[in-house]
Amino acid sequence: MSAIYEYAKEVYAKYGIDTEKVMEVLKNKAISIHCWQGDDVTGFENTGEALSGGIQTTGNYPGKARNFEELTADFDKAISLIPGKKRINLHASYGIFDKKTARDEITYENFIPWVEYAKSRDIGIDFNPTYFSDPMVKDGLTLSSPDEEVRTYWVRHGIKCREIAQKISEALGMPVLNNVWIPDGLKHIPSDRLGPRLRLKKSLDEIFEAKYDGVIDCVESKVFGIGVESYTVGSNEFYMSYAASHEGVYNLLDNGHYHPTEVISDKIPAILAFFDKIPLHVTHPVRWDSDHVVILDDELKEIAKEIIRNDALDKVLIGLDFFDASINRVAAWVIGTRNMQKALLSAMLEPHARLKKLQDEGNFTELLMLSEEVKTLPFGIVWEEYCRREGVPADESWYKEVMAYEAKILEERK
Ligand code: RNT
Ligand code: ZN
Repeated sequence: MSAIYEYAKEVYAKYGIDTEKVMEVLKNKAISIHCWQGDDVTGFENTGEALSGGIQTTGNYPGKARNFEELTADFDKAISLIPGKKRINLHASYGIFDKKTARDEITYENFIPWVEYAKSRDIGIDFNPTYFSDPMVKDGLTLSSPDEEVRTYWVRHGIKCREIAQKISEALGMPVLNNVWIPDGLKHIPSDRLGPRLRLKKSLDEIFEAKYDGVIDCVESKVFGIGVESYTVGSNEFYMSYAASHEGVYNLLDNGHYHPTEVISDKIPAILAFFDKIPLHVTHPVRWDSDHVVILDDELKEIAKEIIRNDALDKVLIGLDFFDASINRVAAWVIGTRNMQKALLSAMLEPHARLKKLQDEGNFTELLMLSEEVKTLPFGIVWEEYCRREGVPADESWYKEVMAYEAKILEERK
């Protein structure tokens, strides 16, 4: 133990915070890392379909992963530089297919290599049906389509994905989060805002009809997408109401999916009053749902504080969602995930009980004083100690490793 850590430990002890306990809790909180940062949301289907659904990757940084071997090699590199527990978040489009397979025909077999991968790395898996980049997305619609052939195709996909998630859960012996996000919406001003939502509701009822053990179901809302600016079928109110009225279906909050001044940090405690789980997609939205790499900004810290101060570490399922194609993709994973963990650590190092008491006592002078004083406590020293104990670089030296990997592996991918 370094002298400097001993000092930090004492500083926090004065505030009643046990840094040893904090590190123990932090390392057991899994962060679900999205596989799609590694290849700009391309997937392994090789259909030549462009990324669609109002989401976009911008940039052309060399070396993106082109298949299972490359993506897992890159992911391995990233997780070797990230402390604590990890999960991998998969999309249905990342199955391993030996022939052209329609989305309503995928099976668990297509994901066995991922299960073996996850087992050997001792990480969990989360899952997402893929409702975009597919010829059966008609006029930008899937589960809300007025075309029954289209709608039922996507219902079948949704059911397949829940079956797959259950089998993954069985194989790993742990729950799998299965998240439904659809791109459905309109560029043009709608003449019917209710019809598509009633069809989406019907589709969800069909998808969620059976119970799948080990699967945690959730739905993800959005405010708008690129080219889908005037109307989003799966809006916040729609999915909040759906989740609230359907036992076992949760509402996932993606912090890039709200109006620019709206924050999810305040939504977390609101939802905690009603639900025992809140899945998250943490991103860094810049003006729109731009899916930049997560940075350690005030809102990220506020999100982490709401999780910690409400004792909701076991209730909030933290997943990341960004896809930046303009920088080294392995570095993007490392930076974004470490930032999420730094935010949690910093939140764990605050004297929440005392701060809450001050609010209840109406002592807002002391509350302001204390919240500002704790901002400069030596949190970075505890982070360094934590990384060292976890066997990952504590400082920027991880970057050299990624650059060496880039020179040796990524640059060879021509
Ligand atoms: C899109 C949603 C969704 C996707 C991933 C790829 O706006 O955020 O979660 O980013 O499923
Ligand atoms: Zn998302």
